[in-house]
Amino acid sequence: MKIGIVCYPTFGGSGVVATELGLELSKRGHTIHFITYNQPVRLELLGNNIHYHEVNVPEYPLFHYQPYELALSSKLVDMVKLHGIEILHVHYAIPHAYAAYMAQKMLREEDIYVPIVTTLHGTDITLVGNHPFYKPAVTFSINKSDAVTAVSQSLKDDTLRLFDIKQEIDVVTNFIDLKKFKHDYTDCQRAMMASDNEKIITHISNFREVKRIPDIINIFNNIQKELPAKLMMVGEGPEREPAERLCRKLGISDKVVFFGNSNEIDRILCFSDLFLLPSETESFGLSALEAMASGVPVVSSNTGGIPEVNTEGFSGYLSNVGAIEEMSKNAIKLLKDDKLLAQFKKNAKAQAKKFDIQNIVPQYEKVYEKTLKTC
Ligand code: GMT
Repeated sequence: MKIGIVCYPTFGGSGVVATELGLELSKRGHTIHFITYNQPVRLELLGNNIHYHEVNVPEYPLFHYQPYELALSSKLVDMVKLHGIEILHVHYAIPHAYAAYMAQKMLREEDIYVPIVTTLHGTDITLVGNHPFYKPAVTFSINKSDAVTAVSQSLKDDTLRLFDIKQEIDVVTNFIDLKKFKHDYTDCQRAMMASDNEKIITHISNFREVKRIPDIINIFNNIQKELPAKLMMVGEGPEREPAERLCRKLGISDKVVFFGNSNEIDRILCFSDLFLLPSETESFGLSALEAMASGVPVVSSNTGGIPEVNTEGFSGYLSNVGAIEEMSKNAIKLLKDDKLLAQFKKNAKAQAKKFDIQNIVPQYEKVYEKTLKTC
């Protein structure tokens, strides 16, 4: 199939999923066209059957807001015509599903029908899409998609609860390419980060409020009072600076490393002992899955789709949002008991295998085939 993929090209989970999906589909013989405003961060390899088309939005002083949707839908029309794209798969409803629908309408005028598959990722439904300013447009564009998927059962339930949806929603969970998380211990360069007796705790995100970054710092503060430990904070966002200030206030700055965005999260995770994800809401928690794929157990909140990924007492522990003391206790219990930690590390890897890319990508292929047949 010739598939057009529209996504955010940044470090966010939806862009990562879209990129990994495109790469795997190309390996399976499909031709992939990424259409977005920058080359996706994890898209290193462009080749015969994997292409990237940039959406340009020229600055014009009249516009207070530059019309990205307009530029995107025009680019989609051009790319479908030029490359014979058969299906458009848009990741994150806002504004991608909306722009794709406009492109579909324009193409119809020329007797070309290109079906749209929309994948809902989380904040497009729970935080942003649900805002009254966007809700009518989001409802409309989901209902006008030819197929809709959600990355967890929890997100599907949220979508049906929050929006008036007439469309069937298939759950196709996020996935992991286990081959990419197979670093040898020697590759890890653990010694650069901590001494042998120190445990390493990691968090990776876009440092938004929803991630509850202060909870992470406070949990780590409790941990380091009980055992030698270091905290690795990976990612960028508005909560980073306040977090650095909090570390200074607590007197733990020398034990916390802020990496910023990294393309080498597998190499950071491979020397980690524990992953923290205390989010307020999370449709899936891809970073937790990436941690598990590296054999890192997860102490998390029990919100949204996280319980579909992290299993209580097996791959980690789950607590109510904001239960800092309980999360600290669970983390300390795990980190203090080497035998238990080794078992949980094994379990985490086994849990990640359930989300192997080889099992999930065929589910998307089925969605495409069904959609192409019925449209
Ligand atoms: O985590 C974020 O805030 C980024 C956001 C995104 O759109 O990239 O992540 C969402 O999609 C990811 C991939 O499907 C999920 O793993 C995240 O759980 C989800 N984030 C939230 O629901 C807050």
